[in-house]
Amino acid sequence: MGFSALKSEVKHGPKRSLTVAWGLDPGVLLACRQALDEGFLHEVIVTGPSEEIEAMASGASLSLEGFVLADAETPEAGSALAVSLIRQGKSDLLMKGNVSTSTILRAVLHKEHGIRSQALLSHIAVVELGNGRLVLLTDAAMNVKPDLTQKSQILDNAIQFAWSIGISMPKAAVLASVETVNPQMQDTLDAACLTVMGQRGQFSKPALVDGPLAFDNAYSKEAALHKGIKSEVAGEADIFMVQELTAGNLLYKSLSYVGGLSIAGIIYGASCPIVLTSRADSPESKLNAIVLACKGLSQGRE
Ligand code: COD
Repeated sequence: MGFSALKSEVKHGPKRSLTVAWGLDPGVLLACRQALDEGFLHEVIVTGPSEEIEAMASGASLSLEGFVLADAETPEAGSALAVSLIRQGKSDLLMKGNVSTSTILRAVLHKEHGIRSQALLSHIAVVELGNGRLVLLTDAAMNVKPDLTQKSQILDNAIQFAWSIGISMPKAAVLASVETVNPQMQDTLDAACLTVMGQRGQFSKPALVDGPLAFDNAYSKEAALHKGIKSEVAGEADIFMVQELTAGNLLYKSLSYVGGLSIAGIIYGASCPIVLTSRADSPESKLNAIVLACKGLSQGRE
């Protein structure tokens, strides 16, 4: 299944309300416009300086029909207001506007006013491969240097999300720079632990976990066979889990810029999925991320 099949599924589900935190970004507003027009959303609330947002929309010939503007003076205040609307149940989904990732995440994580749940929050990118298959990459944008406990939660989030978008019994590759356990390389030890946790059924949903695998043998069956690796995950991974943010971010951007693949990202584990796009993402990628969040929400609630 690719993004277009996912879109058709979501179109048949309930229409959602989405709130953009600090919506001073024509690309984000355009993606929201498309999501309204295509019937994924029924309302878009935009926090930020209303007059500037109206002027920006008019300059881009973008109709704000279906939008509700909620005044806020700073990106921090806009993020806090957006999070509070979700917290009060006035909107279903949150989206990052023209704020830094850490600003919106701090509002989300706020001890008293945030929307975190019991779970660790993590970033999940969904990538459409050249053959039209959707695979997950995690964590490319939130947890900087997770320890083993956090890695197990990041993997658990990805396994849950894979099931929620229709990938049953996901195969998860825990990536390292080599495919053998090297006691001097902590990532390979952690990958081996996560593999055993998978074998013992320690994740909240079933999955086939294998690691350490280097990216080449996780991605390509031929590469794995060439190295004599016997693995049910090698060459068939649905989830590519990196072990720190920099590796994830480099992989994300390489797949997008060098590989030209469609990628959409969300934060998973809060009281609702959070759409996280960067300014450089294409309009299509931003719309895909909204669709993903709608799908994640449906699975969580129904
Ligand atoms: N899930 C749940 N709770 C969390 C998480 C998480 N992933 N991270 C932190 N918390 C909780 C902590 O337990 C603590 O109670 C509180 O939040 C504050 O924790 P700190 O002190 O670690 O938080 P901050 O505010 O210093 O940093 C949290 C960020 C998410 C902002 C930080 O980790 C960050 O900047 N991440 C990278 C974001 C980024 O720049 N991405 C861009 C790459 S594209």
